[in-house]
Amino acid sequence: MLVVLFDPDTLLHQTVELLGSKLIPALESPKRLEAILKSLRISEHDVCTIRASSGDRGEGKARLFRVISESHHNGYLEHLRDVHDEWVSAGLIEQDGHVMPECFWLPTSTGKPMRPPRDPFARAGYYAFDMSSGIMSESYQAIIASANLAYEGTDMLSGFSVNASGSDVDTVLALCRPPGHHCDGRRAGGYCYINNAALAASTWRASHSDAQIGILDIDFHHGNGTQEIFYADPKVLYVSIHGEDEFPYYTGAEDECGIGAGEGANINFPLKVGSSVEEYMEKLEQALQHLLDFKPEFLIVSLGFDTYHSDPLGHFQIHTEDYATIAETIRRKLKDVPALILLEGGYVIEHLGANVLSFLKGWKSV
Ligand code: OKP
Ligand code: ZN
Repeated sequence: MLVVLFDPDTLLHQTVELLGSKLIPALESPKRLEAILKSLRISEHDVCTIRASSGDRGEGKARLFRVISESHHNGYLEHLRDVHDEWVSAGLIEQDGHVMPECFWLPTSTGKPMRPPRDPFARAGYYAFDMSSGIMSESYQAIIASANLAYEGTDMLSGFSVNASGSDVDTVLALCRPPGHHCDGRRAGGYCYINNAALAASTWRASHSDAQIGILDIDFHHGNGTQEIFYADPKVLYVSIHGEDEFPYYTGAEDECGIGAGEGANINFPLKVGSSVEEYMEKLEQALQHLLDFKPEFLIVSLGFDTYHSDPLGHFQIHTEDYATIAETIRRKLKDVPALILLEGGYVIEHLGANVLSFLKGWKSV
């Protein structure tokens, strides 16, 4: 059975980004989720609402933060929580303003360790790597709600493999926003603040120590954050298909294979901008074969719909019906592996709902 998870608090985060020299509403907007929800409702798809903010879950919340802190630095998490208030108190912005970095940290030859500046204004650039990750008053609440969906979704799936009679949920689609795959645990960027895939992997491991976990990242953009977090980890295989030389520009090459014990457990498939669905499927088959050979007991899919042909941030030739084929291909290959599907990007709001439905149709056809 496939379950779709949603938290209305994820809609609270609504930020701005630069286009040329103008600030515009960010393409990663609440409208994306509203469009998906509308399509799911019209097709009478069940959507399960989970609220991270609902009272009476002190213990669950403590566990969530424990798991998040396995892959995210404490100072960074405190910054996400506090920086907006700090900027307001310092008179830098009004309550409805956005925290945006001015100066990013850079590698130097001084030999001094890079430290977070105490000044909250300066600190914004220490904990971010681009300007697509502003923070407004309710961002933190949405970020936690998004992360909580990955956490709860993994928990639902844990029951599945421990004891087949315990649960018949074998797939969870978590409607996460903000997305996660660009966050490396100490920096926000590319609309991402907490790496939802990393936190799902930690959650799985809490009940299945030593598990082999597969991550398939099919957002148009390379998941530099997920790659970074698991780069030295032999137990987590990260496989990504993404636009070559596209955002985030500095990662995603074929020769990034992992390091130390993790060597071989990182596989990148950069694909030329403008690639057809045939070229895409060829890479997908290869990616899936690697995952199958790895024998994961848990699969995380970082799913972006910015591979869609008319996406403003993606440039592959993929159409609505292709998502059914993609989903079916994944599911067929890794049929018995419980799967957590995390929403990442996808910015053509008018087609997002149909694309999600197409993906689900393909997935469920197997
Ligand atoms: C995030 B995800 C537009 C700049 C956009 C950021 C792209 C983030 C993609 N002013 N740059 O992987 O879909
Ligand atoms: Zn993307």
